[in-house]
Amino acid sequence: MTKSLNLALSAEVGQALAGGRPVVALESTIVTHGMPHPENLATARRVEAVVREHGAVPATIAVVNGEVRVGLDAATLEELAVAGDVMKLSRADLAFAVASGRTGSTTVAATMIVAALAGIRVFATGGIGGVHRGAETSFDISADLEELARTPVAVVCAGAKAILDIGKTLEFLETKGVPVVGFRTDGFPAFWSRHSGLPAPLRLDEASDIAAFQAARDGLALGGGMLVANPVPEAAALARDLVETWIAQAVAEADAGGITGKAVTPFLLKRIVELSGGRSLTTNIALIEANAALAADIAVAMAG
Ligand code: PSU
Ligand code: MN
Repeated sequence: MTKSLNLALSAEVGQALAGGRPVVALESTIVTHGMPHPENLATARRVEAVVREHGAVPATIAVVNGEVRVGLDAATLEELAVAGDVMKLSRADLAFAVASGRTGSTTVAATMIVAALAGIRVFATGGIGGVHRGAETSFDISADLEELARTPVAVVCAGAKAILDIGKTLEFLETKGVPVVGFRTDGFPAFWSRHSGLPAPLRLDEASDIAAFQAARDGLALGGGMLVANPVPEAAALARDLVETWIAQAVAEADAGGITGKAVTPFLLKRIVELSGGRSLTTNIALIEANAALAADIAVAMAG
């Protein structure tokens, strides 16, 4: 393990970065707070395998006993997948976990921060956090959006989770100057469904085009990241109106139960898995795999 910039890189990730070979960052909140056991562990392993099959090195990011790890060994991944007391870390508390020797998983925002520090430019996740429904009263806007505006990492996702207010999420990203690129689609996807009903602001059809766009942004010193929205594969997609019934119930329960802050997104995801009889989970796994494949293709194009 090599230590640099307060990061602990696995040997494999350290060597790949030193050699200029393609690396894809992966988040860990999806493992600790986004999916039930044992599907969370199986998915984390599968996603790493998909990145490798597409010619890149996976770098799953987490804080373990205060150490910022970039690239996790199998035992650590398994420990995170079963542990119940792991912090969910974003920009506000990443350094808190380091200073206090805690273990925490990284959200999209925290994963972007660590990836950029390590020199990793591409990151695959499921869906980003965004502006929540009712944000005009709750003020619940994910720190993921601010991070996209300031940290130079391309984030591949399946759009914004339909539990959010997708229209407000897109408006926020536009205000902050974050490019949102539909991959082979004119519509912005809604995580479990291929279309949100809203247009994707930009469209590109090849991984190499996304790499070229990122290079052009670098050339203009624009800073910040970009969002690549990859619709869930057709075979795994769920109809929007079907998902909406589960979401409406889960959101109502969250409101009634006084769920706030960091707990909102994990609560909603868990309830939707339950209400859907596991169908939402099957879709979630399929879309993460597809995003890992595309992110690896982009990383390969960027390295080439
Ligand atoms: N997408 C998923 N599962 C998840 C998340 C996203 O499919 O668990 C996590 C990500 O880590 C994202 C976080 O950054 O939820 C957003 O949390 P919040 O809304 O509290 O910012
Ligand atoms: Mn929030």
